[in-house]
Amino acid sequence: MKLQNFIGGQWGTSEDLKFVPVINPANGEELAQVPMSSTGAVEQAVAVAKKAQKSWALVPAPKRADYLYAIGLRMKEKKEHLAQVLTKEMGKVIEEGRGEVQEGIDMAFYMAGEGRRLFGETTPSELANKFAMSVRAPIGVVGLITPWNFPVAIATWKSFPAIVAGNTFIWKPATETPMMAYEMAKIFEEVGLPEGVANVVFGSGSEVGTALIEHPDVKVISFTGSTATGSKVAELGGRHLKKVSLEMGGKNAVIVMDDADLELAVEGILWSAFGTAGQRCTACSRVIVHKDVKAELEERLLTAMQLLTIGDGLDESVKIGPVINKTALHKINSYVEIGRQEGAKLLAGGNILTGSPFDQGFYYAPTLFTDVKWDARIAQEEIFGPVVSLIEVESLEEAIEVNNSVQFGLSSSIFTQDINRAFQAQRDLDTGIVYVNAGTTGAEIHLPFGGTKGTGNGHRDSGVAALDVYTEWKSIYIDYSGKLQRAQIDTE
Ligand code: UN1
Repeated sequence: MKLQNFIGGQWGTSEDLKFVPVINPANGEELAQVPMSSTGAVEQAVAVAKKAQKSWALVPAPKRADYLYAIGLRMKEKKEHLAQVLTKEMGKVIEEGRGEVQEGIDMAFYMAGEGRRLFGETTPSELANKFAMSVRAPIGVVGLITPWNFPVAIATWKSFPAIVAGNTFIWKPATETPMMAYEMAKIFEEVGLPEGVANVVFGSGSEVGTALIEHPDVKVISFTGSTATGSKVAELGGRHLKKVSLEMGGKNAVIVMDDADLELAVEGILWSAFGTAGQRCTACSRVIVHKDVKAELEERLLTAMQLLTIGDGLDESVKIGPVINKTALHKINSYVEIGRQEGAKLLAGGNILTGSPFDQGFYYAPTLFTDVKWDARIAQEEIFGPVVSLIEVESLEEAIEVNNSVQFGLSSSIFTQDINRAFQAQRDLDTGIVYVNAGTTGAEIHLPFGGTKGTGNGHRDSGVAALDVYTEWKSIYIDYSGKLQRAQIDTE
């Protein structure tokens, strides 16, 4: 199957383009071919999105929201199909595939509700007989650049607030996982979303992504991906005076205090470190453990890790799927090599899985290092794979300091039964998301998602905060005094 761009409600791609295969990372099977569009497709998409935006902005927000309800319902009807496609193209286990689709459904209904809120503010004027208010105004055409690890949920965090607020969008999905974008475009068509409101252009970041960022009629760029690419997006966007929202890397830690419920902590670490084969921005890749419980935690983790079944995520009994591709496999492996050279002690894993049933896919053994120094490379850099480093500390203060020592600030977690420690930690952990007695993953869509420091640039996906990315505040003064009144001027 050759995928087609979806522009202005039409499917099409010029045949002379290069197509690249979409590979199932579980078994190397070719699932489809994705076009590498040229800048011409971006030109075309921006032109139709710009035209559509004028009338879309005039549709009352509660009516725009009706389309989101329809999209959410359609996603719900197709949930199993979507989850299967997602697992095939991305590799995450089917339970997580279903979860991710559910995240998109939740986002549709949540943002549809925003259609009847989109609250503005009224404010007293300093002058008599004058009314003052601020409303959220749409911005125009927005460009969405999304990653392969959450091929549908992240796109919904961006596109749904964008359209409920009266913008139109062009979505460039990751080339590794274009099929979910194709499925979503079909849903946009099925629910009769007006032509040009939602557009999908497949292609590379260097060609399609750059063209979107540079285009003068694209007013907002929302990007999720690596910190290296994100900083280039920010640089180019800045040069073109774009509003750029960035969601980038993480180096998230679980802190285990000496009073923690260790059974719970092990479960929390296991799922946030090895779920999605560690390929979440929110994945736990450091465990900061109090010295008094370190030995017991290590033992319990090792026992629990032995029960993790690895394989094709479509098999319901499998808990850990493959990583996305060969490049990822080798990057993870080279970090493990760095860890060894840095003197960390390898307790489990540390190798690419070979032999049947792994040889056609890209599988890495869940890996646990201990005695890792807080400033080692494996404890500071994002690995994006199933590799965890245990770091020993002696106090809560030290744990917080180690947590905050990295350049990223997405998610953090603490296991403790002491309410005072929990509250101190939620205040002092320098991350956009903090969990108490839960792992580092599992953010809910109605709360802002994003991070501090090198993770982002102050914007947030999902939650009501996402509306700040896709709206401009407009302040409106209505003078009904019948005379020209001037603010700040004393006319008495
Ligand atoms: C990501 O890691 O890129 O909080 C997104 C979570 C999911 C979203 C993760 N709801 O783990």
